[in-house]
Amino acid sequence: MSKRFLKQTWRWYGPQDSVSLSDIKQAGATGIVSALHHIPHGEVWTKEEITKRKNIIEEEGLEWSVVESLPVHEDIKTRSGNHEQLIQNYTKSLENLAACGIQTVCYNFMPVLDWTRTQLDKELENGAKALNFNWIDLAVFDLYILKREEAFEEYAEDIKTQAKDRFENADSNYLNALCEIVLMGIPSEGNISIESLRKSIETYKSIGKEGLKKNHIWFLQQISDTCMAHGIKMTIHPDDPPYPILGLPRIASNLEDLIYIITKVDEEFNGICFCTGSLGASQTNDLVKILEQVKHKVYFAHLRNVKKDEIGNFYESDHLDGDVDMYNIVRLLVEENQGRENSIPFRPDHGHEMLDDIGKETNPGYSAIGRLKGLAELRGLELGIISSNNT
Ligand code: DNO
Repeated sequence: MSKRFLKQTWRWYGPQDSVSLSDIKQAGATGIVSALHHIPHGEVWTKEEITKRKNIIEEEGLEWSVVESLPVHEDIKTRSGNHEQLIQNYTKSLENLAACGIQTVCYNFMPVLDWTRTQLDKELENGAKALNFNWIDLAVFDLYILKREEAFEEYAEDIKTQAKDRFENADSNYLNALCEIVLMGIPSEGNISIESLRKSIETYKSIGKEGLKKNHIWFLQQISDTCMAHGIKMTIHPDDPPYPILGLPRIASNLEDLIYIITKVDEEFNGICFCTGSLGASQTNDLVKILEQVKHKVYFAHLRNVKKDEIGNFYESDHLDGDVDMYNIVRLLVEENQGRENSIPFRPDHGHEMLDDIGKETNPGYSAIGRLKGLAELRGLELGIISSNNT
């Protein structure tokens, strides 16, 4: 019977996070996933700042296992402006992280917006609250708030009709909340404005999917030597949701994209953060099939589940109850983990707002109890798989 467990980690937003390191210890995680959110995108993470965070984590008896994210500046994604200097800064941050013993780094290459939802408090049957993505709400934002010209040609007729109806009957609370949620970035990093979103959409229109793919490969090539010299593993986070929204291109949404990325820069450092909730929101992704083909490049995993409907709306369901075949995903990860030098870190990604967390100020998706439940379920699943020798 194999006995090698995945590394159980937990995202911590730093000293400002309302979930404390001691809460995390009680939840049972041993590794921390964190980032220096107070440093503006593009600036160098100095050894002093990294060490400060690392010490806080270690004083609690925990380990800083993964950086999520070392953000890729928009000028790098668009390969414009100050991109040469920004690449140098990025590599310097990587060197500093490695010098402090942190070698697994998560990043994304999504234009402008990180993950996108249209509602943060969808009430479930049992009273807990979940993050939700609804195409009609997105169309309301796109057509009537952002007022993107091409949008009218992109949505299906019935979505447009329903969006019009929803908009005409909407009150300002709904519209303000929708606007804020779509424009939301990482909590401590602030929202972007409608104006800058419009500008970015224009910029990415001329870059397109092919251009963004090229810029990503260029980015990987630029950081390759540093990563190889310092044993750094880069893990790209899939697009969330995994299809184009608001006219922005997507390059990490499905098996084809991921295979392209790992084969085009075929170096050990170039890996994947296997996020089941992001990839799982697509109608066409078969996650087990994807994982079978890319598992050797998975250096980090986000485990969560989604329930989708036929038009592509989805909400975040319980970790073991949704459209993602979590049993087979964990089985494959456990199998892959047996041959690894270092255990693959995973974190229970997002959790419901539930029990005492309802009404508490927490980062959307990152309340304590929902994630604690997710982690407990996932650990149980892993133990069951390992104990029954199913790998
Ligand atoms: C959402 C997260 C993302 C992720 C970044 C990685 O909860 O999965 O914010 O951390 O996209 O760069």
